[in-house]
Amino acid sequence: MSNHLTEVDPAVADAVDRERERQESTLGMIASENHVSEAVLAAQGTALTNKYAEGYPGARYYGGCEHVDEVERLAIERATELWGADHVNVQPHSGTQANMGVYFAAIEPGDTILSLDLTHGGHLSHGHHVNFSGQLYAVEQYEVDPETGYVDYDALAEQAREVDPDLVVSGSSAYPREFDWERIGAIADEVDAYHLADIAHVTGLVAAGVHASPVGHADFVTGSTHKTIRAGRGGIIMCEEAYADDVDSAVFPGSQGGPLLHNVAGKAVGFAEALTPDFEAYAERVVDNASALADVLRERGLSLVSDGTDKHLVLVDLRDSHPDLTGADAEAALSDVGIVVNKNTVPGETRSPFVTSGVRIGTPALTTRGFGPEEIETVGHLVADVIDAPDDGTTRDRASDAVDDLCESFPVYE
Ligand code: DSN
Repeated sequence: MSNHLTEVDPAVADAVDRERERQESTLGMIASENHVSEAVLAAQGTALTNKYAEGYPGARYYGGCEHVDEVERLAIERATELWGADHVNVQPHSGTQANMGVYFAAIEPGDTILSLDLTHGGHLSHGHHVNFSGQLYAVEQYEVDPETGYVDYDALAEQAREVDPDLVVSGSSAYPREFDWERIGAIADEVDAYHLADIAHVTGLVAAGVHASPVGHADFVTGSTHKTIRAGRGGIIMCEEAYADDVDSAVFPGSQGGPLLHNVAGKAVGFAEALTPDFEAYAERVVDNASALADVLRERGLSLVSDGTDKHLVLVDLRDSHPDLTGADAEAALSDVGIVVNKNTVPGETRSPFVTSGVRIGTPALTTRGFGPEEIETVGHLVADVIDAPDDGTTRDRASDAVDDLCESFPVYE
C-alpha cells in the first residue's frame, strides 16, 4: 500500500512524468486547457477518492461523510461567492454532465432545444446528433451572421418565435465574442422557454468580472471548473432557488452516482484561489493577451472569425489566407514546433471535423505561466510564421528554438 507509483507502476509513472514534461516544454494554447496550482493538484490526489457519498452534505446515503461534507460545503460557499447564484451544485463530473443535469431538471425527452450550431461555436452537449442531447431532444440551431461572425439577436428572436423552444441554450466552446445574456434571456422569456447559459470556457472571466455574467439573466448556468477558473476538474450548475431541488435530483440520483470528492476538493481549492485579487489580475491578462494575439495575427494577414475577440480565444479561419492549408495541417505543423492548438471547424465549414478549415488558439494557460502581451506577440508571430511556411525547415527550427527559450523562461511548476 505504501510503495511509490514509480515502484508499483513504472509504465504509468513514466507516462505521467513525460506528460508533465510535455506541458513544461511546449506552449499550451488549447483554449479550454489551463495549468492548475500545486495545491489543486494535491487536493485531487488525496484519500477523498476512496469515499462514497451519494447525496448532499448533511443528507448522505453512507456513513463517515463528515469530512467530505465539509469539503463540499466549502466548494459550494466559495462558488456562491464567486458567481453570486442562489444555488450551486458542485457534483457534476464535467461540463457535459452539468448540461445533462439541467436538461433532466428542466425539460422532457422530445422537448425542443434551441442552441448554437457546433460549427458556429456551440458544443456537442448542446444538441449535436452524436451526443445524448441530440438523441433525446428535438434540436433547432442558430448560427452566427456569415458576414460579421456575431450572433444575430434579431434573427435569433425570429427563429425562437418560429420554433417555440422549451429551452434556449447560450454559451459556446469556440465563439470569440461575449453573449448578450440579457437579450437571450428576454428572447427565451418571450417564447416561455427556459434559458441555460453554458459558461464552461469563461467561468474564470465571469468570476473575475472581466466578462458579463449570465446570473440573473438565465434560469440555469453551467460551467466546467478546470478551464479559465483553474480549479479541480469537473462541472458545476448554478440556478435560482426555485430550481434547486430539481437540479440536485437530476444530478444525483438522476444522472450520476457517487460524487468525485477528490475533484470536489480540487474545485474548493481552486475557487479559494479565484477569490483572491491576484485572480482578477490574471483574468484581465488572459483577455489582454488574447486581444494582443488577435492584433498580431490580423496584422500578419490571417482572418479571424468575428475579426477578433472579447475573451480568451481567437478562431483563425484559414480559408481566405491559406485555402490549401487545413486546420489539421496547421495543428500538426504548430505542434511540431511545440505550439499546441486544436484544429476547429469554422462557420460555414465544408471540411470534416477531423480536417477543418480553422484553428482555435487560447491564452489561459500561457497567462498562468506568466506570459504578458509582449511574449504573446512573439508567439503570435511564430504561429503566423509556421502557418505561412509549414514545410520550411528553417522556419520550423527557428520557431522551435524560440518556443524552447520561452518555456525555459516561464516554467509551469518550479
Ligand atoms: N473540450 C472542450 C473544449 O475544448 O472546448 C469542451 O468540452
